[in-house]
Amino acid sequence: MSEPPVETVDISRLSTEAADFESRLEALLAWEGVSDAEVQARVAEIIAAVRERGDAALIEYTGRFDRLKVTAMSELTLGAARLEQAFHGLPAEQRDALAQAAERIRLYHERQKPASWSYVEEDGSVLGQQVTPLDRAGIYVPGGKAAYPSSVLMNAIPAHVAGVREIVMVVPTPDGVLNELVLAAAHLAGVDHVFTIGGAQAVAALAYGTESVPRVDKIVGPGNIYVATAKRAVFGQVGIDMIAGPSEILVVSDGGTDPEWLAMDLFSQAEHDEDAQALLVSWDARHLAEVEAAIARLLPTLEREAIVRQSLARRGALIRCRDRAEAVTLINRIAPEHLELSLADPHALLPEVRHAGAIFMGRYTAEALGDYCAGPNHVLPTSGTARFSSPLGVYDFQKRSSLIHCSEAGASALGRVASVLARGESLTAHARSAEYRIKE
Ligand code: HSO
Ligand code: ZN
Repeated sequence: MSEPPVETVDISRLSTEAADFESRLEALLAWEGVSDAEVQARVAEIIAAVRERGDAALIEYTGRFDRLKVTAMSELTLGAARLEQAFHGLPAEQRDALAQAAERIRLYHERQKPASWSYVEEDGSVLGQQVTPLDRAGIYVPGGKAAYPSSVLMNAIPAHVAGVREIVMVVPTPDGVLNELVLAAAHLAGVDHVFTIGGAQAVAALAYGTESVPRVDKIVGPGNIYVATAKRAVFGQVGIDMIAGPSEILVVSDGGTDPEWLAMDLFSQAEHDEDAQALLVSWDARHLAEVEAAIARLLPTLEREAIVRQSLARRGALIRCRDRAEAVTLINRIAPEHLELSLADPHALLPEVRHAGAIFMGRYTAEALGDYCAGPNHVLPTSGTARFSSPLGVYDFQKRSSLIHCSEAGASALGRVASVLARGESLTAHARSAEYRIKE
Protein backbone atom coordinates (compact mmCIF):
# COMPACT_ATOMS: atom_id res chain seq x y z
CA MET A 1 0.00 0.00 0.00
CA SER A 2 1.85 3.09 -1.18
CA GLU A 3 0.20 6.45 -1.53
CA PRO A 4 1.46 8.86 -4.17
CA PRO A 5 3.85 11.06 -2.21
CA VAL A 6 2.83 14.30 -3.86
CA GLU A 7 -0.52 15.46 -5.08
CA THR A 8 -0.25 16.93 -8.55
CA VAL A 9 -2.49 19.79 -9.51
CA ASP A 10 -2.53 20.68 -13.20
CA ILE A 11 -3.53 24.28 -13.16
CA SER A 12 -3.53 24.79 -16.95
CA ARG A 13 -5.84 21.83 -17.48
CA LEU A 14 -8.04 23.17 -14.75
CA SER A 15 -8.13 26.66 -16.10
CA THR A 16 -11.37 26.08 -17.99
CA GLU A 17 -12.85 24.93 -14.69
CA ALA A 18 -11.29 27.61 -12.58
CA ALA A 19 -13.75 26.93 -9.77
CA ASP A 20 -12.25 23.46 -9.28
CA PHE A 21 -8.67 24.68 -9.08
CA GLU A 22 -9.64 27.41 -6.68
CA SER A 23 -11.36 25.00 -4.33
CA ARG A 24 -8.46 22.55 -4.45
CA LEU A 25 -6.00 25.31 -3.73
CA GLU A 26 -8.23 26.58 -0.97
CA ALA A 27 -8.35 23.13 0.63
CA LEU A 28 -4.58 22.82 0.32
CA LEU A 29 -3.90 26.14 2.01
CA ALA A 30 -6.52 25.85 4.73
CA TRP A 31 -4.99 25.98 8.16
CA GLU A 32 -7.02 26.48 11.27
CA GLY A 33 -5.04 27.72 14.23
CA VAL A 34 -6.07 25.26 16.90
CA SER A 35 -8.06 26.67 19.76
CA ASP A 36 -9.22 24.02 22.10
CA ALA A 37 -11.55 24.88 24.97
CA GLU A 38 -10.07 22.21 27.20
CA VAL A 39 -6.53 23.43 26.60
CA GLN A 40 -7.67 26.98 27.30
CA ALA A 41 -9.16 25.96 30.62
CA ARG A 42 -6.03 24.09 31.70
CA VAL A 43 -3.81 26.98 30.65
CA ALA A 44 -5.97 29.46 32.57
CA GLU A 45 -5.61 27.31 35.66
CA ILE A 46 -1.82 27.14 35.29
CA ILE A 47 -1.54 30.90 34.79
CA ALA A 48 -3.67 31.54 37.88
CA ALA A 49 -1.52 29.17 39.95
CA VAL A 50 1.72 30.85 38.87
CA ARG A 51 0.27 34.30 39.62
CA GLU A 52 -0.82 33.17 43.05
CA ARG A 53 2.00 30.95 44.19
CA GLY A 54 4.95 32.06 41.99
CA ASP A 55 8.08 29.92 42.28
CA ALA A 56 6.29 27.20 44.26
CA ALA A 57 3.87 26.62 41.37
CA LEU A 58 6.75 26.62 38.85
CA ILE A 59 8.63 24.02 40.86
CA GLU A 60 5.51 21.88 41.14
CA TYR A 61 4.59 21.99 37.44
CA THR A 62 8.17 21.37 36.36
CA GLY A 63 8.25 18.30 38.55
CA ARG A 64 4.97 17.08 37.13
CA PHE A 65 5.34 17.88 33.43
CA ASP A 66 9.12 17.63 32.93
CA ARG A 67 9.80 15.00 35.59
CA LEU A 68 12.37 17.35 37.04
CA LYS A 69 12.15 17.31 40.83
CA VAL A 70 13.82 20.25 42.55
CA THR A 71 13.32 22.06 45.83
CA ALA A 72 14.52 25.55 44.86
CA MET A 73 14.35 27.77 41.78
CA SER A 74 18.13 28.08 41.87
CA GLU A 75 18.20 24.52 40.55
CA LEU A 76 16.18 25.68 37.53
CA THR A 77 18.41 28.67 36.83
CA LEU A 78 21.45 28.94 34.57
CA GLY A 79 23.62 32.05 34.65
CA ALA A 80 25.87 33.62 32.04
CA ALA A 81 28.86 31.55 33.19
CA ARG A 82 27.06 28.27 32.51
CA LEU A 83 26.08 29.46 29.03
CA GLU A 84 29.65 30.44 28.25
CA GLN A 85 30.86 27.08 29.49
CA ALA A 86 28.44 25.35 27.11
CA PHE A 87 29.85 27.36 24.22
CA HIS A 88 33.47 26.49 25.04
CA GLY A 89 32.56 22.85 25.54
CA LEU A 90 31.33 22.40 21.97
CA PRO A 91 33.39 20.66 19.30
CA ALA A 92 35.34 23.34 17.40
CA GLU A 93 33.39 22.80 14.18
CA GLN A 94 30.04 23.48 15.86
CA ARG A 95 31.44 26.38 17.84
CA ASP A 96 32.75 28.04 14.68
CA ALA A 97 29.58 27.43 12.68
CA LEU A 98 27.41 28.83 15.47
CA ALA A 99 29.69 31.85 15.90
CA GLN A 100 29.71 32.55 12.15
CA ALA A 101 25.93 32.31 11.97
CA ALA A 102 25.53 34.59 15.01
CA GLU A 103 27.86 37.20 13.57
CA ARG A 104 26.09 37.25 10.20
CA ILE A 105 22.67 37.49 11.86
CA ARG A 106 23.96 40.35 14.04
CA LEU A 107 25.37 42.27 11.07
CA TYR A 108 22.12 41.91 9.13
CA HIS A 109 19.99 43.07 12.05
CA GLU A 110 22.29 46.04 12.79
CA ARG A 111 21.05 47.44 9.49
CA GLN A 112 17.45 47.32 10.68
CA LYS A 113 17.98 49.73 13.55
CA PRO A 114 15.62 52.62 12.98
CA ALA A 115 16.83 56.11 13.81
CA SER A 116 14.99 58.59 15.98
CA TRP A 117 14.15 61.73 14.04
CA SER A 118 12.89 65.25 14.49
CA TYR A 119 12.34 68.40 12.50
CA VAL A 120 12.08 72.09 13.33
CA GLU A 121 9.11 74.12 12.17
CA GLU A 122 9.35 77.74 11.05
CA ASP A 123 8.21 79.08 14.43
CA GLY A 124 10.86 77.05 16.23
CA SER A 125 8.66 74.16 17.39
CA VAL A 126 10.21 70.72 17.19
CA LEU A 127 8.36 67.54 16.29
CA GLY A 128 9.87 64.08 16.26
CA GLN A 129 9.88 60.44 17.13
CA GLN A 130 12.11 58.76 19.71
CA VAL A 131 12.85 55.05 19.41
CA THR A 132 13.54 53.11 22.61
CA PRO A 133 14.19 49.43 23.27
CA LEU A 134 12.10 47.30 25.59
CA ASP A 135 13.54 46.94 29.08
CA ARG A 136 13.17 43.17 29.17
CA ALA A 137 12.39 40.48 26.61
CA GLY A 138 11.50 36.86 27.26
CA ILE A 139 12.44 34.20 24.75
CA TYR A 140 10.61 30.90 24.78
CA VAL A 141 12.63 27.99 23.39
CA PRO A 142 10.83 24.69 22.94
CA GLY A 143 12.41 21.60 24.42
CA GLY A 144 12.82 18.14 23.00
CA LYS A 145 12.98 17.55 19.26
CA ALA A 146 11.96 21.09 18.34
CA ALA A 147 14.80 22.74 20.30
CA TYR A 148 16.58 24.65 17.58
CA PRO A 149 19.76 26.53 18.50
CA SER A 150 19.30 28.51 15.27
CA SER A 151 15.98 29.80 16.62
CA VAL A 152 17.70 30.98 19.80
CA LEU A 153 19.97 33.13 17.60
CA MET A 154 17.08 34.36 15.47
CA ASN A 155 14.97 35.40 18.48
CA ALA A 156 17.61 36.77 20.81
CA ILE A 157 20.01 38.59 18.47
CA PRO A 158 17.43 41.14 17.22
CA ALA A 159 16.53 41.84 20.86
CA HIS A 160 20.17 42.35 21.73
CA VAL A 161 20.78 44.58 18.69
CA ALA A 162 17.66 46.59 19.58
CA GLY A 163 19.30 47.44 22.90
CA VAL A 164 17.02 45.41 25.18
CA ARG A 165 18.55 45.64 28.65
CA GLU A 166 17.81 42.14 29.83
CA ILE A 167 17.03 39.02 27.82
CA VAL A 168 15.52 36.12 29.73
CA MET A 169 15.23 32.71 28.13
CA VAL A 170 13.04 29.83 29.22
CA VAL A 171 13.56 26.30 27.93
CA PRO A 172 11.95 23.15 29.26
CA THR A 173 14.42 20.37 30.01
CA PRO A 174 12.40 17.18 30.30
CA ASP A 175 14.16 14.79 32.68
CA GLY A 176 16.75 17.48 33.23
CA VAL A 177 18.51 16.93 29.93
CA LEU A 178 20.17 20.16 28.80
CA ASN A 179 20.86 20.92 25.14
CA GLU A 180 24.40 22.31 25.08
CA LEU A 181 23.98 23.81 21.58
CA VAL A 182 20.93 25.75 22.74
CA LEU A 183 22.86 27.09 25.75
CA ALA A 184 25.85 27.96 23.57
CA ALA A 185 23.57 29.83 21.16
CA ALA A 186 22.10 31.71 24.11
CA HIS A 187 25.61 32.76 25.14
CA LEU A 188 26.42 34.06 21.64
CA ALA A 189 23.10 35.84 21.29
CA GLY A 190 23.46 37.87 24.49
CA VAL A 191 20.93 36.07 26.67
CA ASP A 192 21.40 37.16 30.29
CA HIS A 193 19.88 34.21 32.08
CA VAL A 194 18.06 31.00 31.45
CA PHE A 195 15.35 29.26 33.42
CA THR A 196 14.86 25.57 32.67
CA ILE A 197 11.10 25.77 32.75
CA GLY A 198 8.58 25.47 29.92
CA GLY A 199 4.95 25.22 28.97
CA ALA A 200 2.17 27.58 30.03
CA GLN A 201 3.80 27.94 33.45
CA ALA A 202 6.94 29.48 31.91
CA VAL A 203 4.85 31.90 29.83
CA ALA A 204 2.90 32.90 32.95
CA ALA A 205 6.13 33.41 34.91
CA LEU A 206 7.52 35.69 32.19
CA ALA A 207 4.27 37.63 31.91
CA TYR A 208 3.65 38.22 35.63
CA GLY A 209 7.02 37.58 37.24
CA THR A 210 7.68 35.37 40.28
CA GLU A 211 10.15 35.68 43.18
CA SER A 212 12.89 34.43 40.81
CA VAL A 213 11.71 35.02 37.27
CA PRO A 214 11.68 38.69 36.29
CA ARG A 215 8.55 40.00 34.60
CA VAL A 216 9.27 40.80 30.94
CA ASP A 217 7.67 43.28 28.54
CA LYS A 218 7.36 40.98 25.56
CA ILE A 219 7.46 37.21 24.99
CA VAL A 220 8.69 35.81 21.69
CA GLY A 221 9.42 32.34 20.36
CA PRO A 222 7.54 29.27 19.18
CA GLY A 223 5.98 26.55 21.28
CA ASN A 224 3.37 23.83 21.41
CA ILE A 225 -0.37 24.41 21.75
CA TYR A 226 -0.09 25.07 25.51
CA VAL A 227 2.55 27.70 24.95
CA ALA A 228 0.63 29.32 22.09
CA THR A 229 -2.58 29.34 24.12
CA ALA A 230 -0.75 30.81 27.12
CA LYS A 231 0.83 33.53 24.96
CA ARG A 232 -2.61 34.48 23.65
CA ALA A 233 -3.93 34.56 27.20
CA VAL A 234 -1.23 36.90 28.57
CA PHE A 235 -1.27 39.23 25.56
CA GLY A 236 -2.10 42.68 26.81
CA GLN A 237 -0.27 42.12 30.08
CA VAL A 238 2.83 41.74 27.89
CA GLY A 239 3.51 42.02 24.17
CA ILE A 240 3.87 38.84 22.14
CA ASP A 241 5.22 38.05 18.69
CA MET A 242 3.13 36.19 16.17
CA ILE A 243 1.45 32.84 16.85
CA ALA A 244 3.19 30.77 14.18
CA GLY A 245 1.49 28.09 12.09
CA PRO A 246 3.32 25.21 10.40
CA SER A 247 6.32 26.11 8.26
CA GLU A 248 5.85 26.49 4.48
CA ILE A 249 7.82 26.86 1.28
CA LEU A 250 6.72 27.80 -2.22
CA VAL A 251 9.28 27.15 -4.94
CA VAL A 252 8.79 28.75 -8.35
CA SER A 253 10.95 27.08 -10.99
CA ASP A 254 11.53 27.94 -14.65
CA GLY A 255 12.75 24.40 -15.34
CA GLY A 256 16.45 25.26 -15.28
CA THR A 257 17.29 24.04 -11.76
CA ASP A 258 18.41 20.47 -11.01
CA PRO A 259 15.22 18.59 -10.05
CA GLU A 260 17.07 16.86 -7.19
CA TRP A 261 18.01 20.22 -5.68
CA LEU A 262 14.39 21.29 -5.78
CA ALA A 263 13.13 17.99 -4.38
CA MET A 264 15.52 18.41 -1.44
CA ASP A 265 14.44 22.04 -0.94
CA LEU A 266 10.84 20.80 -0.65
CA PHE A 267 11.92 18.05 1.75
CA SER A 268 13.81 20.56 3.89
CA GLN A 269 10.54 22.22 4.83
CA ALA A 270 8.48 19.04 4.87
CA GLU A 271 10.83 17.42 7.39
CA HIS A 272 9.92 20.02 10.03
CA ASP A 273 6.61 18.33 10.75
CA GLU A 274 3.67 16.49 9.27
CA ASP A 275 1.69 19.71 8.84
CA ALA A 276 4.47 21.62 7.09
CA GLN A 277 3.69 22.67 3.54
CA ALA A 278 5.94 22.27 0.48
CA LEU A 279 4.65 23.59 -2.87
CA LEU A 280 6.32 23.85 -6.25
CA VAL A 281 4.98 25.90 -9.13
CA SER A 282 6.23 25.72 -12.70
CA TRP A 283 4.95 26.33 -16.20
CA ASP A 284 7.24 23.58 -17.53
CA ALA A 285 5.32 20.28 -17.48
CA ARG A 286 8.36 18.13 -18.26
CA HIS A 287 10.30 19.72 -15.45
CA LEU A 288 7.45 19.04 -13.02
CA ALA A 289 7.54 15.37 -13.99
CA GLU A 290 11.31 15.35 -13.41
CA VAL A 291 10.91 16.85 -9.95
CA GLU A 292 8.25 14.27 -9.19
CA ALA A 293 10.65 11.50 -10.22
CA ALA A 294 13.43 13.03 -8.13
CA ILE A 295 11.10 13.12 -5.14
CA ALA A 296 10.30 9.44 -5.53
CA ARG A 297 14.00 8.61 -5.94
CA LEU A 298 15.25 10.63 -2.98
CA LEU A 299 12.48 9.98 -0.48
CA PRO A 300 13.84 6.62 0.68
CA THR A 301 17.22 8.26 1.40
CA LEU A 302 15.76 10.62 4.00
CA GLU A 303 16.27 10.19 7.69
CA ARG A 304 12.87 11.74 8.38
CA GLU A 305 11.18 9.96 5.50
CA ALA A 306 8.00 9.19 7.41
CA ILE A 307 7.42 12.82 8.41
CA VAL A 308 8.22 14.04 4.89
CA ARG A 309 5.88 11.53 3.27
CA GLN A 310 3.05 12.57 5.55
CA SER A 311 3.65 16.25 5.06
CA LEU A 312 3.80 15.89 1.26
CA ALA A 313 0.70 13.75 1.12
CA ARG A 314 -1.28 16.03 3.40
CA ARG A 315 -0.24 19.47 2.30
CA GLY A 316 2.29 19.22 -0.57
CA ALA A 317 1.66 19.88 -4.26
CA LEU A 318 3.35 20.27 -7.62
CA ILE A 319 1.38 22.93 -9.39
CA ARG A 320 1.49 23.53 -13.14
CA CYS A 321 0.62 27.02 -14.20
CA ARG A 322 0.33 28.51 -17.69
CA ASP A 323 3.07 31.10 -17.48
CA ARG A 324 5.06 33.47 -15.29
CA ALA A 325 2.13 35.81 -14.84
CA GLU A 326 0.04 33.03 -13.39
CA ALA A 327 2.94 32.07 -11.12
CA VAL A 328 2.99 35.62 -9.79
CA THR A 329 -0.75 35.51 -9.14
CA LEU A 330 -0.25 32.28 -7.18
CA ILE A 331 2.63 33.70 -5.14
CA ASN A 332 0.58 36.69 -4.04
CA ARG A 333 -2.47 34.57 -3.40
CA ILE A 334 -0.54 32.10 -1.23
CA ALA A 335 1.64 34.73 0.50
CA PRO A 336 4.15 32.03 1.48
CA GLU A 337 6.42 32.11 4.49
CA HIS A 338 9.39 31.17 2.28
CA LEU A 339 9.48 31.84 -1.47
CA GLU A 340 12.24 30.36 -3.60
CA LEU A 341 12.52 32.01 -7.01
CA SER A 342 14.52 29.30 -8.75
CA LEU A 343 14.76 31.28 -11.96
CA ALA A 344 17.41 32.45 -14.42
CA ASP A 345 16.47 36.04 -13.65
CA PRO A 346 14.70 36.26 -10.29
CA HIS A 347 15.11 40.04 -10.29
CA ALA A 348 12.71 40.34 -13.20
CA LEU A 349 9.94 38.83 -11.09
CA LEU A 350 10.80 40.44 -7.77
CA PRO A 351 8.95 43.74 -8.24
CA GLU A 352 5.74 41.78 -8.72
CA VAL A 353 6.08 39.82 -5.49
CA ARG A 354 3.88 41.60 -2.96
CA HIS A 355 3.39 38.99 -0.26
CA ALA A 356 6.11 36.65 1.05
CA GLY A 357 7.90 36.34 4.39
CA ALA A 358 11.36 35.77 2.90
CA ILE A 359 12.37 35.65 -0.75
CA PHE A 360 15.21 33.35 -1.82
CA MET A 361 16.58 34.53 -5.15
CA GLY A 362 18.05 32.28 -7.84
CA ARG A 363 19.05 28.66 -8.19
CA TYR A 364 21.76 28.68 -5.52
CA THR A 365 19.79 30.15 -2.66
CA ALA A 366 18.41 27.17 -0.79
CA GLU A 367 16.00 28.07 1.98
CA ALA A 368 18.23 26.10 4.36
CA LEU A 369 20.94 28.77 4.02
CA GLY A 370 18.48 31.36 5.27
CA ASP A 371 17.24 29.06 8.02
CA TYR A 372 20.70 29.00 9.57
CA CYS A 373 23.20 31.56 8.60
CA ALA A 374 22.59 33.92 5.66
CA GLY A 375 21.68 36.68 8.14
CA PRO A 376 17.97 37.53 7.75
CA ASN A 377 15.59 36.23 10.39
CA HIS A 378 13.99 32.80 10.06
CA VAL A 379 11.03 33.72 12.25
CA LEU A 380 8.57 34.60 9.51
CA PRO A 381 4.85 35.11 8.99
CA THR A 382 3.10 31.83 8.13
CA SER A 383 -0.33 30.76 6.83
CA GLY A 384 -0.79 33.72 4.51
CA THR A 385 -0.09 36.30 7.21
CA ALA A 386 2.73 37.71 5.08
CA ARG A 387 -0.14 39.77 3.62
CA PHE A 388 0.08 41.96 6.70
CA SER A 389 3.13 41.06 8.74
CA SER A 390 6.90 40.90 8.50
CA PRO A 391 9.86 38.81 9.65
CA LEU A 392 10.84 39.13 13.32
CA GLY A 393 13.29 41.99 13.57
CA VAL A 394 14.94 44.67 15.67
CA TYR A 395 11.74 46.74 15.37
CA ASP A 396 9.83 44.07 17.32
CA PHE A 397 11.94 44.85 20.38
CA GLN A 398 11.54 48.60 20.20
CA LYS A 399 8.77 51.09 20.45
CA ARG A 400 8.34 54.70 19.43
CA SER A 401 7.46 57.74 21.48
CA SER A 402 6.33 60.88 19.75
CA LEU A 403 7.98 64.18 20.67
CA ILE A 404 6.45 67.65 20.69
CA HIS A 405 8.39 70.73 21.82
CA CYS A 406 6.41 73.91 21.15
CA SER A 407 8.05 77.28 21.00
CA GLU A 408 6.17 80.22 22.52
CA ALA A 409 4.99 81.26 19.05
CA GLY A 410 4.12 77.67 18.15
CA ALA A 411 2.01 77.20 21.29
CA SER A 412 0.16 80.39 20.49
CA ALA A 413 -0.65 79.36 16.92
CA LEU A 414 -1.63 75.79 17.86
CA GLY A 415 -3.58 77.08 20.87
CA ARG A 416 -6.06 78.81 18.58
CA VAL A 417 -6.68 75.63 16.61
CA ALA A 418 -6.88 73.39 19.69
CA SER A 419 -9.22 75.78 21.48
CA VAL A 420 -11.75 75.71 18.63
CA LEU A 421 -11.63 71.92 18.37
CA ALA A 422 -11.83 71.44 22.15
CA ARG A 423 -14.89 73.66 22.44
CA GLY A 424 -16.44 71.68 19.59
CA GLU A 425 -16.00 68.59 21.80
CA SER A 426 -17.30 70.47 24.85
CA LEU A 427 -14.02 69.85 26.64
CA THR A 428 -13.51 73.29 28.07
CA ALA A 429 -10.57 72.51 30.34
CA HIS A 430 -8.70 71.42 27.21
CA ALA A 431 -9.71 74.67 25.52
CA ARG A 432 -8.62 76.85 28.45
CA SER A 433 -5.35 75.01 28.88
CA ALA A 434 -4.55 75.77 25.24
CA GLU A 435 -5.86 79.34 25.49
CA TYR A 436 -3.56 80.25 28.42
CA ARG A 437 -0.69 79.92 26.01
CA ILE A 438 -2.12 82.12 23.28
CA LYS A 439 -0.20 85.37 22.96
CA GLU A 440 -2.49 88.24 22.06
N1 HSO B 1 12.46 26.67 8.55
C1 HSO B 1 12.22 26.94 9.94
C2 HSO B 1 13.43 27.43 10.68
C3 HSO B 1 14.44 26.36 10.95
N2 HSO B 1 14.89 25.49 10.04
C4 HSO B 1 15.13 26.10 12.09
C5 HSO B 1 15.82 24.73 10.61
N3 HSO B 1 15.97 25.09 11.85
C6 HSO B 1 11.10 27.98 10.08
O1 HSO B 1 11.26 29.05 9.26
ZN1 ZN C 1 13.78 24.97 8.28
